[in-house]
Amino acid sequence: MPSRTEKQWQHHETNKAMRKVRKQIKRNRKAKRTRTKDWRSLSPLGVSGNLGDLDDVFGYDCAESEPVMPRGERERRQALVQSALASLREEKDEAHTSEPPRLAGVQGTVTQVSSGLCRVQVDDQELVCGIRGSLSAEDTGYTNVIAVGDEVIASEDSAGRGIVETVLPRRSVLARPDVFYGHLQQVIVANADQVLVVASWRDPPLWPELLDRYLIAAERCGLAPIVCINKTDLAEDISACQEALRPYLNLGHRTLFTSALTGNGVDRLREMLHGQTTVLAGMSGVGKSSLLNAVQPGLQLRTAQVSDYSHSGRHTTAQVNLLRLEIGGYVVDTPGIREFGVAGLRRRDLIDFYPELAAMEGQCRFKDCSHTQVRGCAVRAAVGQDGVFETRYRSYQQIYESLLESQAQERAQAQERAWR
Ligand SMILES: Nc1nc2c(ncn2[C@@H]2O[C@H](COP(=O)(O)OP(=O)(O)O)[C@@H](O)[C@H]2O)c(=O)[nH]1
Ligand SMILES: [Mg+2]
Ligand SMILES: [Zn+2]
Repeated sequence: MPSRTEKQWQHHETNKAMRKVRKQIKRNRKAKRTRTKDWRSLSPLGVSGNLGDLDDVFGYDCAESEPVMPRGERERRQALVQSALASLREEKDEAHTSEPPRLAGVQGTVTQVSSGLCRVQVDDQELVCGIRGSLSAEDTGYTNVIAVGDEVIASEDSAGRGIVETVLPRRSVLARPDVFYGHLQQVIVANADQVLVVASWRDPPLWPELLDRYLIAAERCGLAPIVCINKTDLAEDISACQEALRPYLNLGHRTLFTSALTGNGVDRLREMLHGQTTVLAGMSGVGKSSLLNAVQPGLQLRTAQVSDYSHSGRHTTAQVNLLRLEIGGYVVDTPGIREFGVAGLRRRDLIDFYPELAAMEGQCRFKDCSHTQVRGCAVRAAVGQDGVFETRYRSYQQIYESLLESQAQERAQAQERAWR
């Protein structure tokens, strides 16, 4: 009885043959119409595609509807299929005697995903892999089968074509509500350990509300945060920076001061990244790329897209890359973590992310106190006292105002956005 991987490999070979057949049929066709990418492939569902997506990437059309065929065309196609299948049978016999798969069932880490293809890091090697069509995300509540950071079992044939066989269980998930399927989540990064929240002291100035949004996002995904203030070379007085981070130190978060320009704090940052999978968060311009470059020169340069295979070069902005550190570990620079940081969070649950404020709420006069009004609010009265910082209270208020009363409201709004 053939082993499981062997069976899967045969399945792969059959797909290969079918592509060959389509290609031959295609060759005899008239001018190729311009391919416009189907909009659905932009949705996260595109990622859960099967081997059909490989055809798409390599520019072969899948079988199209055939309303009227020229005389003899059907016979011609049938003959092509027959001869291709015959030659596959021969190839397979040869393959069995001389060419076993080059790699079978190796474990690796997904570093890039793009419309049905992904890059898998296996030790010092990198495989470009298709994704086994039988893999399905539906049962898991996620819209994408595979995400960067996923640990997978992959195989590669002697011609260098890889396939992801299995996605191993995830240790953590950085996810956001799916744009099209609000009840499902889209995995952005799998198996991350921590979030490095980067802010700059100046240019752009420190923005406590945004910092707190990132911290909330990290906590909701169960990832340990590190709060980093960069561009400290622009501070007249470093003690002012330290003062700004005191609320976070008090809460027990790891904090860090850096300057990508002078190299201050970069050694400490490198230590913190070592051996971990770190998600980078922070608004544009705070110096994330500069810091990565200080940690490891050239780290961000190799950002060729897997989708470059199709020479389309599109949706590069949506691309999330796992960057491999020489010292061990990975870094992910992902846009958009800010938006989904508080998505679906209810107003009354916001206080849970402000433990120093939550400690006071039992003393508010009204049981349903929102802590944004003065009347009878013990939280507000405590602001400025030991351990209750003005900046934190203000960010609580701002985020509170931006949240909706209920999850139902949030869902309705998301749906509206999707249809617009
Ligand atoms: N003075 C100073 N400028 C910095 C520092 N880090 C980055 N920059 C500058 O800030 C700008 C934005 O940096 P970049 O790394 O592209 O930020 P990103 O958008 O977060 O990746 C660039 O002009 C950098 O040269 C720093 O530590 N000190
Ligand atoms: Mg950058
Ligand atoms: Zn209150």
